[in-house]
Amino acid sequence: MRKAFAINAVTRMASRHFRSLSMIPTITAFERSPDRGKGLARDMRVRWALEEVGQPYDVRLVSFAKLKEPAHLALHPFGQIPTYEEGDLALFESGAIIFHIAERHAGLLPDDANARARAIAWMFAALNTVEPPIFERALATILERDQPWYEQRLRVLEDSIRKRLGDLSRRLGDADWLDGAFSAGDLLMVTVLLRLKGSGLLNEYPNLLVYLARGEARPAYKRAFAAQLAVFTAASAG
Ligand code: GTB
Repeated sequence: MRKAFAINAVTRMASRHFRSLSMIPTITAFERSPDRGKGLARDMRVRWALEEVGQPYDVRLVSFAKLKEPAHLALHPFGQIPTYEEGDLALFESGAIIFHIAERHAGLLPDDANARARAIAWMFAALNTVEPPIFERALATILERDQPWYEQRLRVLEDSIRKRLGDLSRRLGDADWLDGAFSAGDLLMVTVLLRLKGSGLLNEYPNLLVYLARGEARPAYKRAFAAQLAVFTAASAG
């Protein structure tokens, strides 16, 4: 049993090593991000994951019109960014892309099987449990502001968000990361929570503010942010 585990670990490490040497992946990102360089578009999380594992990558910038053209729809059935191409593999969905990166490179998922399963649970929690009300709120503030029921809807969404934040804050306590070492679960959770910056909702949870700052302070995060911002800055200058 222990021997099989060791062989699997060696095979996984060798496979990560060769794959990471062999192909430069290409991701897609907005040609001009509507967030004006705030790092909120979801290519940011893919860039961050690639930076964490030290995998160089190329970026293909796409316009909103191009997203809905056949060439892009062949890569992404819903006509969105990000996508990820590596050799003959094409992926969509930021969570699936990050899971793929984490499976093939060391640094984003623990080797211990149980710890790995728990880190994957945090990836799902970020995307399925915490992100939905946060994203709904962001959409509502853009698209529904003029509706007569806007304030009421905002209150309902903010109550759902507070519930999630309270639970998350309690679980995190004074730990640095959600479950031991930094993982893809933290990477996704931080990117999800970042959308609340400036909303005031995080101020009630000082440990979550510190958690976010810890994520943003990671050199890999900073490189990813700078790369995404450079695209916006160049597009604005041109
Ligand atoms: N579940 C998918 C994933 O996680 O990959 C969702 C992908 C997605 O929502 N992509 C958005 C997109 O391509 C960009 S990131 N939208 C274009 C479309 O659907 O036609 C979401 C986003 C959009 C705008 C901002 N912003 O302006 O701040 C931030 C994030």
